[in-house]
Amino acid sequence: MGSLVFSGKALVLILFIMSILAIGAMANKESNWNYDWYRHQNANQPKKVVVGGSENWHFGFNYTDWALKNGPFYLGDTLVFNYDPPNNTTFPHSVYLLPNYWSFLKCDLRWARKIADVNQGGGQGFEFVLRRWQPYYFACGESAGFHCRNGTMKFPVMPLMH
Ligand SMILES: *[C@@H]1O[C@H](CO)[C@@H](O)[C@H](O)[C@H]1NC(C)=O
Ligand SMILES: *[C@@H]1O[C@H](CO)[C@@H](O)[C@H](O)[C@H]1NC(C)=O
Ligand SMILES: *[C@@H]1O[C@H](CO)[C@@H](O)[C@H](O)[C@H]1NC(C)=O
Ligand SMILES: *[C@@H]1O[C@H](CO)[C@@H](O)[C@H](O)[C@H]1NC(C)=O
Ligand SMILES: [Cu+2]
Repeated sequence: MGSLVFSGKALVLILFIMSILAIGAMANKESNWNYDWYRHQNANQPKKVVVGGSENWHFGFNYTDWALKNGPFYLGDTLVFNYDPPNNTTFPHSVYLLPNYWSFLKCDLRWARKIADVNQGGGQGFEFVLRRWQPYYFACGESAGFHCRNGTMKFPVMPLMH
């Protein structure tokens, strides 16, 4: 019973995320079909994408908005997180994966998995390959969730199949 209710919720959430991605894809098509055509020709080449573009990974940038405008992402694509190490910044960052949509909404780090610590964003940055067909919920875990909650350092990604 409990697991039935849970899987129903999970399905609704997955559909919700996918519909967001579909809207993003449609918006791209209308504004920039040339680019989409180019991308279609190269559909099987995995991309390497710097999260936030030239903004990199920092407090106060809306990464959900960035992900909507820069998606969709595909299986095999690599996300690169660039951020200064603690010896060169007063506000270090990190990268966590949140386990589900509710923890993403609330920036609840209790069951989160740290995938990059404060030192791993330096140099070439921290690289994460989207290997699985599942929703990913990325967040900065610093200051007990403050960067995620109040600094909008979080975004969802549902990688698509080619
Ligand atoms: C960030 O962007 C998303 C998508 O455009 C929007 O829904 C959300 O309200 C924005 N968040 C903030 C805090 O402005
Ligand atoms: C910070 O540490 C890294 C690696 O330990 C080093 O390459 C870099 O020069 C240091 N930066 C500063 C400003 O000390
Ligand atoms: C340290 O930060 C400054 C700007 O704040 C930047 O110009 C410099 O490249 C950084 N150095 C390292 C080693 O990250
Ligand atoms: C941080 O955001 C939460 C809600 O997301 C809000 O209740 C709180 O007042 C904010 N704190 C600061 C210091 O902005
Ligand atoms: Cu942060």
